[in-house]
Amino acid sequence: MSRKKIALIGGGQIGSILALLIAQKELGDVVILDRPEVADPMKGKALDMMALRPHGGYDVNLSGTGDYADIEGADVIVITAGLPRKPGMTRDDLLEINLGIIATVAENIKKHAPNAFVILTTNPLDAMVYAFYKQAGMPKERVVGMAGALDSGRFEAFVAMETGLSTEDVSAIVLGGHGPTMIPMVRTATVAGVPLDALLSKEQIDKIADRTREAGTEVVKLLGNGSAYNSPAASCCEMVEAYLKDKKRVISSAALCEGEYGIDGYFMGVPCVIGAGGIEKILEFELTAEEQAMFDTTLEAVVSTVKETGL
Ligand code: TXD
Repeated sequence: MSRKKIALIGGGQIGSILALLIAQKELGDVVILDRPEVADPMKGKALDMMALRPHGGYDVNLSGTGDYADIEGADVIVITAGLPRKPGMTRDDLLEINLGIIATVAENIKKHAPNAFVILTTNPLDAMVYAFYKQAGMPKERVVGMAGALDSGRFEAFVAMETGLSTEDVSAIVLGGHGPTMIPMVRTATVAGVPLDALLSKEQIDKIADRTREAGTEVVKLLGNGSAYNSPAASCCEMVEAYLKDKKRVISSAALCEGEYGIDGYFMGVPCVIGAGGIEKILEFELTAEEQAMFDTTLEAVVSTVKETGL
C-alpha cells in the first residue's frame, strides 16, 4: 500500500508549518513546491524535517522542489503561494499580484494533478478560490478555500480565553467571507452545549465577536512582517485529514454555493461536510433576520472582490 501524496504549493510560513504537522500525523508524503529560484531553500527545509524524523516518530518522506513535474499525481494540494499582508494592508490589496500567481498554479495543477483535492489559502481568499476554480476546471467538490476553519478556531479560542473553560468544549462557527464582514455565529455557539449568553455578558460576547473579525489584522500588526501562520497551518491540516480519513467533519469552508443560503455561483464560508468525496455537502440552517442581514453584507463584499478579478 503506497502512501498518499500531499503537495504544498508555497513553502513559506504556512507551508513550512503545515509540512511538519502533516508529517507528524503521517497523513502522507509531502512535496513542498515554491518558485524555482528558491528550490534549494525548499530542499533544505525538507531535508531538515527528514532529519527530525528520528525525534518526531514519523516515517513519511518530505521533499522540496521548484518543478511542477514533482507534484505529479498528488492526492491533496494545499496552495499558500502568494504574498501575505504587511501592516496597513487589507487582504484585497493583494488581489492583483496573487491573481497572477494563482493562474500559473491552476494551469500546473490541471496538468499534473487534476484528481487532487485542492485547498487554497491565498488572500484575498474568496476571490482567489473563485479564480482558481474558474481556471483549473476541476469539479466544485474538490476545490475549497480555507478560512472558516481558522476564523471559527479563533472564535473558539477567544471564548475559551474569556470563560476560562477548555477549548475542547467550545463549539462555534464563523460563516461568510474571509474579511471584516465575516459572521461569528454567536447564537449557535456553545460550551459543551451551554449557550454563550449563559456564561458571558452581552458586552463580553460582542467584544469576542469583534476580536474574531479582526483577529488576522491583530496578528499582522503585532508580527510587523507577514501574517498568522501557525493557526492557519493547523486549520489546513484539519481539512487535509478530514478528506484523507473520510471523517465527515463539519468545517466552515469557502465552498461553491449553487443555491445554498440563496447564493449562486460564489464561494462563501458555509458549514461543509468534508470526507473522501471532498466537499460532500453544505449544511444549511435557517438564519434570523439579523444574521441574514449580515449574510447579505458579507455576500456583497465577496461579490465585489470577485468582480475585481475580471473572471
Ligand atoms: O485564512 C486564510 N485563508 C489565511 C490566508 C490566513 C493567513 C494567511 N493567509 C494567506 O496565505 C496570506 O495572505 C498569503 O496570501 C498566503 C500564504 O501566507 P504565508 O504566511 O505562508 O506567506 P509566505 O510566508 O510569504 O509564503 C508564501 C510563499 C513564499 O514562500 C513564496 O516564495 C511563495 O509563496 N510563492 C510562490 N510559490 C510558488 N509559485 C509562485 N508563483 C509563488 N509566488 C510566491
